[in-house]
Amino acid sequence: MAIRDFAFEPADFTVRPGAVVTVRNADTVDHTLTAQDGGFDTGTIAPGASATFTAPARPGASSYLCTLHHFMRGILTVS
Ligand SMILES: [Cu+2]
Repeated sequence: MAIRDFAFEPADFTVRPGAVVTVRNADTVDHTLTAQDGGFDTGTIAPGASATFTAPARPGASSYLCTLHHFMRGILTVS
């Protein structure tokens, strides 16, 4: 998935349990993709860089956000 224009693309997405997800920052400022419950976190991703996180092992939905811009939000579903 990607981050562009202060938004996650797509904001809501589904992965397999324990999947390693790559997040590409196609924006011009730093961003993160961070679970609200702390279950996963890319850390800060610089413009033009990519980072990965490991999805939860158990099925369910997790809300996430960018810790630098709290209006950037989405939902990761593990299924
Ligand atoms: Cu951000």
